Amino acid sequence: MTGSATGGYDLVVVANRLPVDRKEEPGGTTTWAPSPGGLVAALEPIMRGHDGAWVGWEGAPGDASEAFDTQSMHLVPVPLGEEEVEHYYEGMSNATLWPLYHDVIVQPRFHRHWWDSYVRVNWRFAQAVARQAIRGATVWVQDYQLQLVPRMLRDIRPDLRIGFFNHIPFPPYEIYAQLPWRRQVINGLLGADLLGFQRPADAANFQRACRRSGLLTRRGEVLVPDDSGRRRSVHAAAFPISVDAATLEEAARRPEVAERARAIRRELGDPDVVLLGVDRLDYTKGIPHRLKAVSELYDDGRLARPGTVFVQVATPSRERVESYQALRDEVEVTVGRINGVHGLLGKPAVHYLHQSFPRAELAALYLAADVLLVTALRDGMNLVAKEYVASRFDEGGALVLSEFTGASIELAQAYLVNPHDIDGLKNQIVNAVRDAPREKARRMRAMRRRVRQYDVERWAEDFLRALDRLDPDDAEGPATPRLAVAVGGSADSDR
Ligand code: ADQ
Repeated sequence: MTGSATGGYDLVVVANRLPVDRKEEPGGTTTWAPSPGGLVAALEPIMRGHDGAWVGWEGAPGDASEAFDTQSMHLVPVPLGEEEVEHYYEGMSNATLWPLYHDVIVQPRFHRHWWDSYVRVNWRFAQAVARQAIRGATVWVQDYQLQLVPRMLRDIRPDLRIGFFNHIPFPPYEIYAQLPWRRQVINGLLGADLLGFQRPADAANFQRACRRSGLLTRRGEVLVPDDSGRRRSVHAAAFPISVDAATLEEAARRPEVAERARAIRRELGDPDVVLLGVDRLDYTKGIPHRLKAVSELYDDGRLARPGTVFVQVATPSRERVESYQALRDEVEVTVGRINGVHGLLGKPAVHYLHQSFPRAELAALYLAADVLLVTALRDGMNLVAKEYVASRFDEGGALVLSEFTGASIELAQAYLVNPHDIDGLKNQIVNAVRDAPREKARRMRAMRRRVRQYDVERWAEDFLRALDRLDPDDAEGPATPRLAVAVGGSADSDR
């Protein structure tokens, strides 16, 4: 798609973060580096194929930089002040919505001044999008930080076609209901024409929350009364996100990556078995659970030492949020304890790297690992599992995968686990290590087929095509007064 002469774009992606981070170099110059994370990894290939605009925050508080063009897109920074970073981002997004939407693994915190900031910042994003979009443009809003943007945008730009994709789970109503602003969030989301979720269960949870707010739903649609008394139809469905499988495989096939994978094994002391974990350091990822399982397997002698090593790569994440600091402490104490018992001079039992790695190094790690451990307690999808599968062109390796990831629906041939069941998790790790290579290759082949067929390009195409196909005049006759009243703010009723 092409930016028009007036500077408008007909595809605008809006996400909390731009796909780049601003870095201030000594001497006062500004440089931009690609920013890590699931969302960027997923959307970058799509933007590369379009000439669209991406609206988002540049990752540091203060005034926004000027909009600028990269090879693949027009980037429009949205500013956040220090206090907004604290209240909208670290607070409402990361300490309220994130834990609430992930099964309250840690207790969500509800603060009215965080919510006020969330509303203000969502409005700023909506206005920035409205300035970029040409008449009739498609806008694709990303994720839980911007749930009010669809409604705000529809109010100021009813000509737009609006899609929203939720990268994280949508919780069961019994949990969602804790949110003091549950009605406002539903109302915000329902400004979209199409709402995409990772799993059918997320779409179903959302529809149930709509019913509990007094709205009618039918087969994947929510009927939303508008001011004229007609009902607009908002579609809600699952679009499981994926990875750029071809590019990942291509990277893994490079001779220098294979060489690096061999070097990694050498540096680890040529063990028989390499276990690997790759995550943002987040309490949803179940890192303590896998450390417990591995530690007990070392204790039991079911995983031999020093023949087995575990490499845990944990990207620093949300370091100013308290629960993340507590998790980091817990992980680091546990790693120290395991190494204290099972380490040898120069041969630790767990290699813990609190670092972000370049893509090529990750590819080499994936190739070097006999088993990848994904033990999330709740995860919208988990791209790391799909990246591992996409990289294993040799059909080697084995994937231990939590049932509580969106990925487990598609990757059913993985060694599936309930990470809370430590004995079950230990057994599956042992199976993944000991099963015959033929059995592992059979599983890997089936998973690779799926990841190659349904890659990130397919995901984006499916979503954008579904959005494109919707009839904007898809409204129905007058809504019943009861519905109109319910949306206007009556009490919840489960029907
Ligand atoms: P995340 O919670 O960030 O994403 P995930 O899907 O696993 O989780 O994506 C993480 C990304 O960061 C991967 O691309 C991975 O390669 C990269 N990464 C992890 N550790 C790294 C390291 N040390 N160095 C460099 N890169 C690293 C959210 C949701 C997920 C959902 C995605 C996409 O929580 O459930 O799958 O969005 O929708």
